Amino acid sequence: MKGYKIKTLTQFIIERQADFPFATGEFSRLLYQVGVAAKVINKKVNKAGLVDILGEAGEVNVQGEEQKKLDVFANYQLIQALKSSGECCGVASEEDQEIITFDNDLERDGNYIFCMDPLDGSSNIDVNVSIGTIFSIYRRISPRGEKAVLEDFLQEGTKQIAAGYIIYGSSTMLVYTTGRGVFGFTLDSSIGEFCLSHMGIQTPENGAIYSINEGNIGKFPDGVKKYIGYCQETDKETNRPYSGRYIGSLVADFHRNLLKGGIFIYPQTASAPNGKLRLIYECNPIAFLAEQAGGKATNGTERILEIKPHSLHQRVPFIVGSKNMVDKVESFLNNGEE
Ligand code: AHM
Ligand code: MG
Repeated sequence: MKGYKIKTLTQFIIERQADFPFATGEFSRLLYQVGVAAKVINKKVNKAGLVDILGEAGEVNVQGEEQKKLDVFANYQLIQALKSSGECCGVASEEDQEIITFDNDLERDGNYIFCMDPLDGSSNIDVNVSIGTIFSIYRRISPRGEKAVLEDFLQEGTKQIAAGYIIYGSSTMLVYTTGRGVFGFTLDSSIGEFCLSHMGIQTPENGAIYSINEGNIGKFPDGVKKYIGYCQETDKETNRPYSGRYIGSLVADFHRNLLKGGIFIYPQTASAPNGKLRLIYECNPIAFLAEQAGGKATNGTERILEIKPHSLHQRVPFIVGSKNMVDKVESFLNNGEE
């Protein structure tokens, strides 16, 4: 009899463990904990309109932005889940000024560090727009058994051993890579499990969507202004004009473009010469996923994953998406293409 065959995130992680030589299961346990925290956060996000958790938490985060209560909740849930995994020796979060190190014997022995934006796009919570959690995992460089140090967190994105996001949208999805393709899991709330729904995601080389906060156009570099003009021109052969789509929630904008083909740009501006998005928490994990799906990510001149971070909360201009579209922006920026 033909049955309905589902594969849960946990089953998939265990199955994939065999892909890694000498895998001990430590990393699988860590990913599993991320999935558990995601379910807890999802529950709270879905209830945001019902209970008194909307609005400001009254604190200002290290970026000088007011924290919403859900940011605080998501941050706390993930940190607790990572701590209890016993595999993680420290966390860097967009919501915390300094790294958080876990200090008991078991935790200090953890082989991994975790970087995250626990709830990205949180200004969208009050208006019921999709938000997301972004994460990446590195192997520590400091010796096991000791406290994690800042250098563990300042590694190039090429050193990531896993990255992903959870999108809390019309359905909740967890999308991740360990450097062997990109896999998407959709939360089936009736059984409380993330189930494999998107196997080996590949993004189209050409897309027809551009995503950028066009309100800032006056402050963009000339190359970006010209590229926007290019997107708006009519040319049947290249599917132009492209559609402009901008949610203002990185995970949601990226997720749509990943599946449909498109480009997301958050450039530098005259007032913010490094753009807005953070290298460690937002750009590196998204860049890793993009490349694994056949796309590309750059700051305009350098591959995002090769930038050596000099500080935890460093920002970079960010251009990510379908490969040929990213190439085109680069040629507008660097060769002054007309
Ligand atoms: P946040 O980390 O404070 O939520 O800000 C990041 C968000 C991204 O999700 C989104 O791409 C960007 O900010 C939108 O910024 P803007 O409103 O300037 O277009
Ligand atoms: Mg963010």
